[in-house]
Amino acid sequence: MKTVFSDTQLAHAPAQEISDGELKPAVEIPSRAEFVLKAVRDRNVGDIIAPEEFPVRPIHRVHAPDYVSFLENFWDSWTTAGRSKEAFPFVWPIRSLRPDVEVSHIDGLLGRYSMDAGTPLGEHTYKAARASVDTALTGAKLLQGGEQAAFALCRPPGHHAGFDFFGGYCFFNNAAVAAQYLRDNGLNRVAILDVDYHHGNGTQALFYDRPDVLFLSIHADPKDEYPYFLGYADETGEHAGTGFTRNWALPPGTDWESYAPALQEACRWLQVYKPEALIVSLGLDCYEHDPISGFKFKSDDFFRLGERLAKVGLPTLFLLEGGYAVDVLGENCVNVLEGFAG
Ligand code: OKP
Ligand code: ZN
Repeated sequence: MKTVFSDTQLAHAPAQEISDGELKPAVEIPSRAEFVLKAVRDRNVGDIIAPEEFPVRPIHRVHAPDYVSFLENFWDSWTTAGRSKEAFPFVWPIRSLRPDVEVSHIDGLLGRYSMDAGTPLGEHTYKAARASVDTALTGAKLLQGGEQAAFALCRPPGHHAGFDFFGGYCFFNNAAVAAQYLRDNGLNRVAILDVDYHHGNGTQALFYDRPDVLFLSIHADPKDEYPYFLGYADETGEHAGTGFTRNWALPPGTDWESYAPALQEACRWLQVYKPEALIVSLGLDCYEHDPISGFKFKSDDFFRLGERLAKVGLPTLFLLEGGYAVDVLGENCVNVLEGFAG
């Protein structure tokens, strides 16, 4: 299986994040990708190739052009306002406020285009996020070219990012851009299975009213866990998309034994839907020692995850999302890929 990765993805290197009432060392850091890359090399998963550079068009198929421009111009506006360090939003146009007004100040724009205060932006965030999308799109292109599987080593991750907002360490929704790209290039039905510990709120929302992209997610119950405000079992799609979203919201402390039945059901939905390609939003934060998560996967369980996905028998694009136990991230990730490859 080929792996796609670009060094440009390392340029986004946040120092700190707002967490638990204090500024703490950031967890979505470049070494995540470096550890995964090292494991891919050491265990001979396959060739590692650089992504092709794609134009902005496939991103505009999923994200609002004004949002893309906001990210592109962010560092200029930020430094023009006299700031020099990382940015965090701190005010949002919720309910009784006006999301429709056009604000000028960067502090207003940061709130307009975000969902949380936990996602630092810096000088190189935009170019790293663009490179991460290029990696996802190159992976999609490998499937189109007839590969049975590919691994897009995306970073920063994407599944929390929506039509016009960033959050949860995500800026562009890599999985959604890849899915839309496959739709625009001849595939009629694409499925996304999100196995990150956190619900993929951005991906769900982007395809919520569409039957052509099935969205399945297995994650920590949002009543206990980020992103809190989406990812409940009663969210099943709307309008033409009714029935084409499914959520398995599992309790704190879930281990492989109690996870497996949900995965089994999700795989059955895939068999019924019969997509022409599967995109796996591959978070590795279900791991027992993940520093920000509460599930109990052992490293070996990631083999089983890969094996179960292989049985579905679809052309599959694995795309990295979360996972913050940095030193074992590569091992856990390659366990999935090896389990899949058999
Ligand atoms: C991104 B992905 C912990 C704060 C955690 C957000 C988590 C984002 C996860 N004190 N904040 O889905 O892995
Ligand atoms: Zn996650």
